[in-house]
Parts: sequence; C-alpha cells; structure tokens
Amino acid sequence: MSDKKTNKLNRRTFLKIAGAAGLVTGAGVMMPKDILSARPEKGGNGKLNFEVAPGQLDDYYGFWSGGHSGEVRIVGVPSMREIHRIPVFNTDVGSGWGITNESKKLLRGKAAGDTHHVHGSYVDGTYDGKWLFVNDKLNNRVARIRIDYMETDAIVDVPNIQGAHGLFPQRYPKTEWVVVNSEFQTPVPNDESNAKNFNNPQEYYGMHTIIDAERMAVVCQVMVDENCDLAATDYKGKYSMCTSYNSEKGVTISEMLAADFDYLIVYNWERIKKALAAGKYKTINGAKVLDGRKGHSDLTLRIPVPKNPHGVNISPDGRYAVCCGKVSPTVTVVELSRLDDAFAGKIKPEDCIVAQPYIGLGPLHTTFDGRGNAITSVFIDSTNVKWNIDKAIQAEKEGEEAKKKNPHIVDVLDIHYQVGHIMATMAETKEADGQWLVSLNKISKDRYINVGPLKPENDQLSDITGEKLRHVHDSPTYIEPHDCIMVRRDIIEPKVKHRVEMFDHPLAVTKSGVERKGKDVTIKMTANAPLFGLQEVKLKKGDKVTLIVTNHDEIVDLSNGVAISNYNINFVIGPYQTKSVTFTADKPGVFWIYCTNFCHALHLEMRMRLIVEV
Ligand code: CUK
Ligand code: CA
Repeated sequence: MSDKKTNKLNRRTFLKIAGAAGLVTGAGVMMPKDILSARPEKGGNGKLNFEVAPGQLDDYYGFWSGGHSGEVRIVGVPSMREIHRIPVFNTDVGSGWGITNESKKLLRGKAAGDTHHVHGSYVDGTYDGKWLFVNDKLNNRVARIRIDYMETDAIVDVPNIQGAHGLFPQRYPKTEWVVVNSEFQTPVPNDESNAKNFNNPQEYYGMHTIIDAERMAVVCQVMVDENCDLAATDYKGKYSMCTSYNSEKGVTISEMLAADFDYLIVYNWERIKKALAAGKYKTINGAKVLDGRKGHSDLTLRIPVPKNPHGVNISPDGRYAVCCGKVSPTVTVVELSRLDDAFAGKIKPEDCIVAQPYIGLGPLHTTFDGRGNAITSVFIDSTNVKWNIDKAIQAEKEGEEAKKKNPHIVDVLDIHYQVGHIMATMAETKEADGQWLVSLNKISKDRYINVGPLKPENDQLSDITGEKLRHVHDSPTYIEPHDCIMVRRDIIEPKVKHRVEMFDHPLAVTKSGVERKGKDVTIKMTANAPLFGLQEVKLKKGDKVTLIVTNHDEIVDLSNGVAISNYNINFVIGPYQTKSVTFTADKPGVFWIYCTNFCHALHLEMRMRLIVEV
C-alpha cells in the first residue's frame, strides 16, 4: 500500500473513532484549516554530517527503550549504529540474562517485560552519568541500570498498579525520587479482599508512585480517580505531573473518549512529604498510599486539557510544560511558575495555561531544541512539527484572529510513517543543544527490504541546527522502541568501565575446585582464554549443582562464554566478571562445557567434560 493510502486510512479510522464519540468537533477542540497547505518548502539549512567514519566515535550515547522486547539499547548518534543491548526485563541468551543466578535474583521469575521510558539520573537539571531508569508496563516494575557496567542492578516491584507507564526521575537538586504512573485503573487493593469492586469501574483508581532511586523501594503512592499516562518532573524539585486520558473512568474506548477535557495532574512534593510525615496514608500491600483524589486532598492539582492528552514534556528552561492533545489537534502550554498560586487557590488551575496552539492531527510527544522552539510528533499526519513557544504564547494573548494564522509554526517535516516519541539531543535537560532529532516511527512499511509480516520500526534522524528540520538518515530497529534519550558522550564515557571490579561479586573465584555437601555440589572455576580452570568435573545423577565462573582475563573486550551442552545453560562473562548458575544434573552422560564467545586461536579447544555418572 502506498504511504498516501496508509495515511488516509489512518486518518479515516481516527476520525471514525473520534467522530463516533462526538469528539473532534466538541467544545475546546479547534479544527483550523489544514496547516499542511501552508507547509514551508522542504530542505533545511542544517549542515551536520551523520556519517561516522570507521574508527571514529559517535558524539552521543542514545539510550533506547526496547518496548515489548523488554530491553534497553545503546545507539550511537548520529551514526544510528546499535552498539549494545542491555537486557532488563527479558531473557537474553547472548548474555545469559534470565539464565544466571544473578539475573534471576532480580527478575524473580518474570523474564518478560515492556519498556517504554528510559531516563537518566540527574544532578542540577542535567545527566550525572550514574544511572538509567526504565519502566516495565507488563509486570509493573521499575529497573535501574548502572552506567559504569551498563547492567541492570536493581528491579523494584510496584504494588497496587497496572500499566506502569510514564516514568521520570527527579531533576533537581538531584535524583532522589523517580516517579512512575499507572496507565490502567484498577481496584485498590486488586485482590479477593476487594472482590466487591471487580465489576465497579467507579472504584478503579490510578496511582502516581514515587520510588527512592538509591534504595529502589517504593516511597509512597498517590491515588487518583484518573489514569496516569505520561510523566514529567520540573526543574526545581517541587512538582511532578502526569497526563490522564481516562478521567471518565471508562472501560471501553468510547467511554474513555466521552469527555471533551481530561487532565494534566500536578503533584505537590512538599505537601506529599508533609502528608507522609503526618501519617496521612493507608498502607496497602506494603506501600503508603496517599489520597490524591479530586475533592479529597490538596496534594494534587488538575489542569483541564483537551482531549485524551498523551505526552507531557518540560521545556529546557524549566518554564513550561507542554502537553500533547492526541485527540485534540492542539498542544497545551502550562506556565510552571503559576503552579504555586494555583495550589494556593489564588488562581484557577486553567489559569496556568498560557497557550493552546494548533499542531496537527494526533500530537503525541514534544521535544526541544534549546533555542525556544518545540518539536512535536504528530501521529496521524505523520509529521514532526517545529513551533516557537514564545510566538504561540504571543498569539494566544492577541486572540483568535492571530492564532488562526498559526504564527508559531516554523517547519513541518514529513516522516515515514506514524511517529510516536521524538527526542532531540540532551532535550530533557537544561543543556538541550539542538543538534539532532530522532523520530521513532511505528511503521516502516516499504522503507526497507521486505522481511515478512513483522517489519522493523523506523528511527529517522534529522539535523535540527537550521531553521528547518532536515531529515538525513533512516535506521531500522527491532521491536519496539517507544522513547529514547541522547546524552553527550563526555557525560557518559568517562563513567563507563572496561572491566568490573572482580570482588564486587561476593563469590568471585580465585581458585578452581569442586565442593560437595551431600547432593549439593559447588563448582568454582576460573576462565582464562583458552583454558577453563578445570579439565573435568564428575557428578552423580540428581546432584544439585551450582557453577560459579570468574573470567580472569584482563584484556579489554575478552569475554568468555560458558555453555553446557544439552543442559540449556549459556552465559557470557566479561573481564573480571563472575556469574553463576544452579541446575540439577538430571541427565547422565558426558556433556561438554565449552566457550561460546570467540576468545583465542584455541577457542574451539576451550572446553571441558562434565561427566554425570549414574
Ligand atoms: S508511549 Cu509509546 S508512543 Cu508508552 Cu511514551 Cu507515546
Ligand atoms: Ca478522556
């Protein structure tokens, strides 16, 4: 199908669904003339080169979520080369994640996940290069990745929620808290003790959960009537916020689309801390649950926004929250300095809104170039729309006539096709540098050679240094990044180690040997290419075996793989790293343990026998 046809189809379906609920023309939703007719001509004045020659390094570390692959990826920007994968909520036989004892301890039996939002830890409004945090929408968890090893080092289960979605770390003064939202409302608690409410959606609630970044434990949850979709924190450490598209408490699409307005909900951290200190919470499934429901508390502020909003992003100067309308073709600009007065009751919540410019059909997410411009992804139109924040605010002041001319629109870039998140380099920090933009497009269709029914996603790179957005590169990606951040290399690279500290692992092996206590056998083994520390190990059928291996090779990049034939065991260990597995020797016979990760001219000879005697 041609792109035109697909876009039309998408537009039609959208209008049908939206129209059925009587929405698009509803109050508060403008439909000015299609701005695309006034589209500035193609081509930009940016001059950046995306090509990175052999031996040259990228300027940015891109951290991509992997969607329902459950992982996080490292992509070099601007080359868009996928450099590494960090397993998080998935099983990854390449590294042994989900197979080793160390990873199983974190996964606790759940080696599937759905990562959407990956963000870095902050100090004073910019990345400190210490941690990444990522949500698991499937099993309602938050994981932390330590950047020095680029490995997941903690996973916290979040109780009382489903659809753990928007996630954002505290930006100022540093990341002590991380917030995560529940996109799906559920009964609270959601178990047999509350069975009377299973069929009563009016008693389903959303949660804005606060997690302690250091301890990776739930600090508290703020319960609201609405669902909590995307998340953001301000640059002052005072507020976090979420968009909500289901203020209706609907359980069907048309119910969720019934109202003309939903909300941007703002959470007041000072009041949350006071409420916690005053014991104003109920403990439910181990979490302190505060009441943030409408009319029940002063912890929350609801700013009405049209209609089923999606992304909320904060401008790098910390002044504005930009909230995308999704079903409304507008974005809503909220001035954050007005929140204090709104919480104090001096102004109405809607008085925090300073502009509501037209963007296009299906605005989803916004990013920033650090020069006063915002760029918004528009799903139905398949465009990235660059617009000027000050001009939008100015036109709003001047009134409807000024607004109709759409003076805020700077450029409209066609993308291929159906964009979700977009992100500019450093855009979620006060150091937004307006160099590159990545458009994470959901549908690649005819953009690559045909690989069957499941096509890759298409990540498009644009040079945004000029007035116009200049699309320069396409890059296919495996299932299914939703969001990414791009961090300057000088922030990350000095923090990343070439080898782990050997004794970070309490079981690091310095001397190979076998210990037996009844049926419990511990095999301790070194690996040093091309030799395992043992030539053979004899077991009895039924032994419960723990194999611990430490890689003693000090050469950078020299990893050893440890695989046990027919025992479904396979993991890799980097220099000085230790990993372990536990299994039952239930099959008698001779089984070769071999190195999977090519390590030496005698790599193929790097193997030993596991003899399981009857
Ligand atoms: S969501 Cu996927 S495109 Cu999970 Cu951030 Cu908007
Ligand atoms: Ca709604």
